[in-house]
Amino acid sequence: MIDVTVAEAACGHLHEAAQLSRDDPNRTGALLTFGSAGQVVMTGDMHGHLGNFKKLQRFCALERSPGRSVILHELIHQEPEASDQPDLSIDLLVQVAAWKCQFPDNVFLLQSNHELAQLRGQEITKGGRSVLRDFEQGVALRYEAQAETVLAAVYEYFASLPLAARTANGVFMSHSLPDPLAFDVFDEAVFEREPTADDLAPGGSAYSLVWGRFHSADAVEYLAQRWGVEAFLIGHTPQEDGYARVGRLLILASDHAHGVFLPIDLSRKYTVDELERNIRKFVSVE
Ligand SMILES: [Mn+2]
Repeated sequence: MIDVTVAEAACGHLHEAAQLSRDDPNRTGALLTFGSAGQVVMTGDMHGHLGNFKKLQRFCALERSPGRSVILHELIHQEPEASDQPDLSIDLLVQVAAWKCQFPDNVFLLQSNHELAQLRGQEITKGGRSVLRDFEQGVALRYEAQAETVLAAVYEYFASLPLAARTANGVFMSHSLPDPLAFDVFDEAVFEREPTADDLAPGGSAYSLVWGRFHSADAVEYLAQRWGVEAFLIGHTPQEDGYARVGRLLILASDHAHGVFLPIDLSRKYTVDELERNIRKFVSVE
């Protein structure tokens, strides 16, 4: 574990992670593509969960597994255990940025609605709390006089994130999928370009991708046919039991004691049933 409390180090990691994310060799526009060798490990929302992150690092063992890639999304906005507890999800964010810097060819980050809301200053309230302000206060608690500098690096990093990843064996990964009601206005070319301010604002297709809910099996099947996808892996909707399945869609959660992740071998084809059987619980990782 790196020392996340030194502001210069945190800014350095965030800035470098943003640069690496923008310049990823397997990125075109807002889409990451993976070929047919090695493994990809997909996660669900993390929301500041350092314990599951440490297990993910141990499972991935990137120092001796150069063929393994791992995808993370929705790292910030921790649910505090008590109302007076700070949101210190900045710690996870900086740890993940440092991991990206250490293994730039193996660690990948995707845009999510909480990161996007924090970047755009768009309020999300949970039980009367302002999650944006709680996050900023957590950064202030950690970095004191240098909090503003760290926040600027955080926002540079959020602005750098791609929207989705797809594999040669037909798996599509993103934080969420557009609402079925927005399918007819969703601009699929959003994956081919760097997201614009309009793409990221309400009504834009990047916004719609990371905020969408209410996916039915029929809606998922429609997108799967249209996009040539065998299975979708997303997060976003909380899953108390770790995951849920809606037809060709698997919804993963990685932010609690029953959290899960999903390793996929890129060299073989999977049915959705087989992918579902491959889901691993964090509690199973030593
Ligand atoms: Mn979300």
